[in-house]
Amino acid sequence: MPYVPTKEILEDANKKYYGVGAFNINNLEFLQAIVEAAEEEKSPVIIETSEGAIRYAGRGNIMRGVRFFYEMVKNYGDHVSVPITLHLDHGKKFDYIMACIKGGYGSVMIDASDKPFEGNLAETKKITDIAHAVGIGVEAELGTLKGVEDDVEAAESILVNTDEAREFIEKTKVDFLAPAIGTSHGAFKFKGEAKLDFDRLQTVKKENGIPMVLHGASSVPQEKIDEANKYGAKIEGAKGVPFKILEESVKYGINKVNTDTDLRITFTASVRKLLAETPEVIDPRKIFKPAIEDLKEVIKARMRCLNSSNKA
Ligand code: TD3
Ligand code: ZN
Repeated sequence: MPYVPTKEILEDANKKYYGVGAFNINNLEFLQAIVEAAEEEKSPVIIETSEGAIRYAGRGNIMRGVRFFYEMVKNYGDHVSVPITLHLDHGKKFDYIMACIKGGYGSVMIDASDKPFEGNLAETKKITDIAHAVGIGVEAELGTLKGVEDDVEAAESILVNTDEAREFIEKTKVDFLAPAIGTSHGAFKFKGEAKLDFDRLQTVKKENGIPMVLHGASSVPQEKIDEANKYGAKIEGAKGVPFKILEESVKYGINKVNTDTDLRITFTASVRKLLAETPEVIDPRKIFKPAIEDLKEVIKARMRCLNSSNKA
């Protein structure tokens, strides 16, 4: 199965009621882990990069960063047996979004959720008009997530308004919607018990029917936090979205499940452990090899939880 448009992957997930993991990458090793995990699970998969990742890979040159990721993912995609695509996560700037559309990405997100409703709608429509003209799917966000994204920090979360969602989808013709239902980015999502607003999710899904996206969906596995801390990290009070809640979200209409923090924690724990236990190692390949294996295990567990295993 070659590199495919994101719409193809998410429309199948929508039809068959499963969720597809969308995993963020900044480098080669995370991509290797994600693709091998997808192959072993026979699962479709979405690779995504933030604007920050594009800046990082291109050393500040947007088109160079876009090309770097596209060539890597496309090349991989043409040699694997599962559907794979590349998506721009939290696109905020017009030049990044255009660069991704031009550069072969399978879909883009326009995140104007920091603007008031009318502004978000206008901004999103501008992007869907352009992207649809060249056959590219678009994701947008309604409501706001608390926490830090690449550059922007929102202090409070505002949950999605279901009437606004209907108007927004109708007028923008957006392909995938990320409704804010109580998650946030990063390792500290909940003070008390993890809880999401499934009533809102169900209403938006029922009224509109398009694939839904869950941002801030990392589960923040405690054993990985413990391992990172054991080898010198300082991560206290971290809490993510438990698997049980992810399973429920999929049941209520989520089809794309964004995951970054879990991979960051896993990678960090693994590298810290290796460096602490074998201080003589200086070959980066030896440092990253066990990290790739650890990432694969975490990714595969999520694929099974989202029920995307054996769907490829
Ligand atoms: O869009 N993303 C990935 C980037 C967020 C910054 O880590 C998500 O929604 C995933 O969020 P997380 O932090 O739960 O992995
Ligand atoms: Zn996000």
